[in-house]
Amino acid sequence: MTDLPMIHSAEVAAAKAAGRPIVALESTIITHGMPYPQNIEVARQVEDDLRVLGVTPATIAVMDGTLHIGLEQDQLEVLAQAKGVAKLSRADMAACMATNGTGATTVAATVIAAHLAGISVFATGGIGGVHRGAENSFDISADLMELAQTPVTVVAAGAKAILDVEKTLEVLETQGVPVIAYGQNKFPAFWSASSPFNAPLRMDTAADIAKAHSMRARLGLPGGQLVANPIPTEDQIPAETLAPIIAQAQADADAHGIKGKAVTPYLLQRIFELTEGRSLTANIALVRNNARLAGAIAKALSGNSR
Ligand code: PSU
Ligand code: MN
Repeated sequence: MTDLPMIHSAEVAAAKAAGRPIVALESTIITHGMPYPQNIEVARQVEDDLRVLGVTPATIAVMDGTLHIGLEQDQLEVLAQAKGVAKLSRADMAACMATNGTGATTVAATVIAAHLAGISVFATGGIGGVHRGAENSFDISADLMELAQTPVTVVAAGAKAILDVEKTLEVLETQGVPVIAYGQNKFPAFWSASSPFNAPLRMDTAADIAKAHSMRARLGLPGGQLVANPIPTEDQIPAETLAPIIAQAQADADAHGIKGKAVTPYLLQRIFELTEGRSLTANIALVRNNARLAGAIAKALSGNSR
C-alpha cells in the first residue's frame, strides 16, 4: 500500500517539529460559506489571529487528490476563487482523493484530517446539526457523529439558528459529545450570543477545556468536544431580528427544492442577501473570536503534555 497522499505546509511542518501549538481550520467556510473576496480576506485574517498568539494555523483542504494540512498563500487564493469545488465530509473524502479531485473540508472532514495530522484543536464558525424539519427530511449533519468518534476539540459559535438547535443538542447528548458553553450558561446561536437553551456544560477558562480534552483521552473515550463560544455581544444580530429572515430563507429553500449538501450554503447565501451583508460581518467576528479561543486551548494543551 502506498503512503497516504498528505502534505504539511512549511509552516505547519516546522511547528510540528518544534512541538509548537497548532490549530486546524476548515475550508468549506471559504468555498461555500462566504463570497469572494471576503472569504480569502477572512481566511488570511483568521490565520493571522492565530499567529499573533504564537499558534500555527493549519487550514485543511484536498487539492488534486492530496490532503493538505496547512495551505500556502497561493493555494488559499486558488481555493477561494475556484468554482464548483466539492464539499467533503466523512462519506466522500476518500473518493475525492482517489480520483485526484479538489474539495473543501467540512467540520467532519477537517476533524478527520486534523486527527490524522496529530492536531487536537480546530476552530470554525458553526457546526452542522439537525435541520429544521429533520423528522421528515432526516437531514442531520455528519459533523455530529464525527465529534462522537474522533478526538478533536472543536470551537464553534454554537449551532446556526437555521438549524433546529434543540434537536441538535439532543443528538449531541445521545452521541456522548460534551457540549461546553464558554463563559455563560446558555448555548449560543451563531449570529446571536444566546439561545433559549442551556448548554449541558459550562467552562470559563481555556485551561479547563484543555484538561477536559486530555481527561477524555485518559478515560479511553474516543470522541472530541464541542466548545460553544458566544459571538461578542457588540457583533451579534439579535435573535428577534433574525427569526423572520431565517423563516424566509428556509421557505425559499423549500420552494426551490434545495436538498442535501446544498442546504447549508443556500441558507447562508440567502440570509446574507436578506440581511444586506450584516450576517457576514457577524460571521467574520465570530470566526475570529473562535480562532482566538482555540489558540488559547491549543497553548494550554501543549503546556499540559510537557
Ligand atoms: N458554518 C459556517 N459556514 C459554513 C459551514 C458552517 O459559518 O460554511 C459549513 C461547515 O463546513 C459545516 C458544514 O461542517 O457547513 C455543514 O454542512 P452540512 O449541514 O451539509 O453537514
Ligand atoms: Mn445535511
